[in-house]
Amino acid sequence: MTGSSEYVPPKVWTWNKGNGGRFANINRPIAGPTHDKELPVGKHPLQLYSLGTPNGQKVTILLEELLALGHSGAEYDAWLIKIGEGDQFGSGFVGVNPNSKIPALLDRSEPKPVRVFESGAILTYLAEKFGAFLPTDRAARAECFSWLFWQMGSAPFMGGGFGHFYAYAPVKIEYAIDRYAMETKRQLDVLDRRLAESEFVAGPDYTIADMAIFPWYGGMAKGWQYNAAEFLSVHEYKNVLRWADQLMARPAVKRGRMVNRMSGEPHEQLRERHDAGDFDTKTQDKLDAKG
Ligand SMILES: N[C@@H](CCC(=O)N[C@@H](CS)C(=O)NCC(=O)O)C(=O)O
Repeated sequence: MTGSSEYVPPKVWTWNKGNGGRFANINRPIAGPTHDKELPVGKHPLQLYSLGTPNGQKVTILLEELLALGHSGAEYDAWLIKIGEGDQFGSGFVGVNPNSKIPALLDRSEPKPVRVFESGAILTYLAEKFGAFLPTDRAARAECFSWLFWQMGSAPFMGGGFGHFYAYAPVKIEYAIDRYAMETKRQLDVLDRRLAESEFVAGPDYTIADMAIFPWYGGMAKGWQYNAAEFLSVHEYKNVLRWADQLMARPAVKRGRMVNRMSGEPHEQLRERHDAGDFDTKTQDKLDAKG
């Protein structure tokens, strides 16, 4: 592989399978399944096929918040999709999400099972289904959707742009890191200014916009993402930190962050969730680890 300054694009791009990037083994320029594999189905109305990345955590945080509010219809089975091993290209998964990315949801409580993909669509679907965490007043709802869509449009510059070139690319390209560090800091400042004037992102109430934004931008401010806290001087974003701490103190957020996680301390990882009691074993693991 040559450095970016020496690269002259050919007339027609061709797929270089071994480009050396961290995700080279799963990235492909074509869609569709690579193999036949049915998805497992559990006993609950909602079947979630996911992984505990920021995009996956948004949905498990909402599900845990709905259950905490007493919505028993939000009971769910959370199945692990190992994207590093290509599970997202199995025929069953592609049937639920033709875009082959986690998270994907199947609601089996409707007369005909409903599939939902794209985390923003899943959050909206569940908030509407249970009438929670989404304002009904038109102006407040518009503000909530504005921030929700802001997250959906902005985070790829942080993750696919900054995170990729700072942490995962096989070569450090100053131009790319510079461009995306600047954009990531600009986005953190957008959020910081908003949270200086408002307790939650969309206003005085906690909504799905907070749940979507927290795993990405709260995670960046708390130093969980890409080991880049010092590089991006995240201590500057005091309002983002205040809000992130406020969300982290919520038991449902703590639980939601554990589901389908494959990284972090063992007691923070609940690989699959099929029952509310599954979290208790993790609490026990933590106590055992402390001795
Ligand atoms: N816009 C999508 C993004 C989902 C996404 O990028 N998921 C990643 C993990 S965080 C994934 O499944 N990657 C697997 C792949 O690209 O093959 C959403 O918000 O649901």
